[in-house]
Formats: sequence, structure tokens, C-alpha cells
Amino acid sequence: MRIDKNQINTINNRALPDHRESFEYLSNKLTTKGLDPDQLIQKIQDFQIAIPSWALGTGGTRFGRFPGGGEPRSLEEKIDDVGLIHALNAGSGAISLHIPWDIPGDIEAVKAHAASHNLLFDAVNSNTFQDQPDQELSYKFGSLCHTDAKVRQQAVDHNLEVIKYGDQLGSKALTVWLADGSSFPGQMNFRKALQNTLDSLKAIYQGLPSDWKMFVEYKPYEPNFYHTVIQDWGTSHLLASQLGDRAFTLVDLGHHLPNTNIEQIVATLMMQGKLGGFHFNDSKFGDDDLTAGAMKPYQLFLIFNELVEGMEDKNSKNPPPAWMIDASHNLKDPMEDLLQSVEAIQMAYAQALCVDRVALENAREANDAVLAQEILQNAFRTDLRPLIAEARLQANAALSPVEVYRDLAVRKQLVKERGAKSLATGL
Ligand code: PSV
Ligand code: MN
Ligand code: MN
Repeated sequence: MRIDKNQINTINNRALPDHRESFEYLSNKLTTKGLDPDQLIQKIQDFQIAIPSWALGTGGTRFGRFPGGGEPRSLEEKIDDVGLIHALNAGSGAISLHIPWDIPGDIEAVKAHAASHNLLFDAVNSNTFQDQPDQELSYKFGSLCHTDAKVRQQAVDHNLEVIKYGDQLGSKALTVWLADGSSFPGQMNFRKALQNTLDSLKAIYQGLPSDWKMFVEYKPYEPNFYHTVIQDWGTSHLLASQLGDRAFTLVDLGHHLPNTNIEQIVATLMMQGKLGGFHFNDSKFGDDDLTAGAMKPYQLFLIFNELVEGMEDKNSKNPPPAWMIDASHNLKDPMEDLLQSVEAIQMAYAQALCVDRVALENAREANDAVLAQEILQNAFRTDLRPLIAEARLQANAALSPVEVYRDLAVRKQLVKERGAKSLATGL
């Protein structure tokens, strides 16, 4: 199924008078504050957020999975789903693949298919946290950190193969997330495991094309419950620093212990020029992988406040970070959830763009905590939904993506095409 622009326009037209009124009101307010609505719209449109191929099906938990039907059965159908999302929001112009779940058969055909939806290939992800049926050695006790050099070599070779696929598709980055660690005190030698991981990553880094980046993702626990080799941003930063200029830390919002000050981590990494990419999601307890902005929208805004400050700093050595969603869906239709996530991310970004940075800096210099808070919360509490909707409208997308998705009965159509029992690969 493909969504025709005329279908979107017809539904948009119904809501247009109401939208025009609220956008005009907001536009005047922003202009009075010295902000340029057109410039903001351009920035929102330029901000593209990649969709992970594994988030297009229902994720489930280890207690069960309740698929809703019509899930993509192949890489082509996953690309189709991201194409549908992008047609509706004009903000999801890339897909991130996970090998071996998404091995492309005919590379040229896959590239042409993605191009027909105006999609690029974002970072490619390796998978050494599962054993594949045809695999010689097991990752049960780790991969890049393993005690056995042959297992480590197998995991290195897999990453090099992932780079090869990504290179053919036009990706420019490899994301490494490892499940490596131990579940019981005494089980693993911390120092040896970290050293082995560094050495293995060095071998992968050597195979990285010169215009590629490597993102090292961290996570404090799960699937291991005593120790994880790359447990936090400091460990990831240490590895990235030793690897070289093209290695960076990747921040996944769900990969922190409760109450961690993630915005401070962002600021520190950007100061070092080592923030490579972002996985957006939200959580209440752990790596819950819920819809971005569903639980802590203020935190998301504060994170974007640091990101925008870092990106606007002319002296910053940090390259533009890669943006991706990393979510899982137990209850919601995955595509509706992804549409909600993208909107929440765009909102937090736009709110951060509206922060009066000069006034904020002056308040900080004067140690005026009250004024600093007023400035931040003024931006956070401005309802920018009409601005985001206008950015979509001007890009021929939907004023209200979820509404159009439902009006066009997209899921029903996909169930008809793919069946009620189709299952996508993913976490
Ligand atoms: C597992 O926690 C995880 O969600 C990581 O965040 C990775 O980015 C993702 O899986 C894909 O490997
Ligand atoms: Mn992640
Ligand atoms: Mn995760």
C-alpha cells in the first residue's frame, strides 16, 4: 500500500481553517518574541529521524507477544512501512537495518525501492546477542569480550560483514550494541572482558570505510544482571576515544539507571566532540522502549536544550549527531506509536529552538536560578503543535498523521495484503 498525496490533502482540507487560525496566533506570538517561524519550520523539516527496521512489528515481552496483524514480512515491506510513515510526517526519511534480520538480497533493487519512498539508509546494526541457526560458535557467554579468541573473531567478522552490506546500501555508520556481560559475581574477569572488547572493536574499526563512523552504545544491565561490559557513557567514551576520531558514543535514552541526568551526559559528550548518535524512546523503570515523550516530556526537552546549545555552538567539534528511534510496541500499533514518537521529538526540538539563549546565559552568569527556570519553562510550555503541523503541511504531509493513518484505515489494508498472522523480526 502507498499513500497518495491527494488522499492526504483531502483529509488535511477538513482541518485547514482551524489550523490556519491557531498557526497565525502562534506565528504572531513567536515573531513578537523575536523568533522567525519560517526559519523554525525549515529546521524542523531538516530534522530527519531514522526508523529502526525492528520497530515495525510488535515487540512483546518475555511473557508474551500479541501481534496486531499486517506486520512486514520482508525487508521490502519494512521499507514500505517507513515509506508510509514518511509520507504522513515528512520527518522519517531514513531506515536503520539490523543484520542478519534484514539481509538485503538484490542490493540494487532494495536501494531503488527505498529511493522510491525517498528514504536513505541510516546506521547499520550488528547482532552478536543471538545465535543464528547456521552459526558455528555460541554467544551465550559473550561475543567481542569472549574468553575464546575464536568466538571474538567470529563476532568481529560479523561486524565487518554488516559494514559491507551497509556500504553497498549507502549507510555511513555502524552501531554496535553488545549484550556482553555476566550475571553472577565472579563469573567474568572485568578487566579482561573490557580489554578483549577494546581489541575486538579495534579490529572492526580497522575495517571501517574512511567516510564511516562507529557508534558504541552503552547499557547498564539486561540481558545480564550483574555486570555489562559497556555499562555506561564513560566506558563507551573510553572505548571511542581509544578507537579514534571516527568512533563515538551513542546515547539510548532507555539505557540509564533511574534519575540519571542524561542532559548532562549529552553536554559532556558534545564538549568532547564524542556524541555520535541518539536512540529516542521513553521509560519509567528500565529499558522500557516506550513512545518518546510519553513519560518525561520535560526531560526530553532538557536533553534537546543541550543538543541545540551544542549544535549552535560555532566552536563545537561535535559532528551533527545521527537521530534514530529505538522503541518496542506491546500494546500500540507500531506505526501509530512511531508517528507519535516523531512528533514528540520534533516538539522537544522546536521548544529547545525557542529558548532565549542569550537571556538564559545572562541569567546563569548572574546566578539567577529563578529567571533561568522561567526562561526554560516559558519555552517548554509554549504549545508548538501548530508549528510542527505547518512544517508537515508545507512538506505535503499530514496535518495530523495519526488521524490520517486511521482515516485511511492503513492497518486494515496491510492486514488484507499481508495477513492477520504475519510476524516481523525484531526485539
Ligand atoms: C537492546 O537494549 C536494544 O534495544 C539496544 O538499544 C539496541 O540499540 C537495540 O536493542 C538493537 O540492537
Ligand atoms: Mn538502542
Ligand atoms: Mn535498548
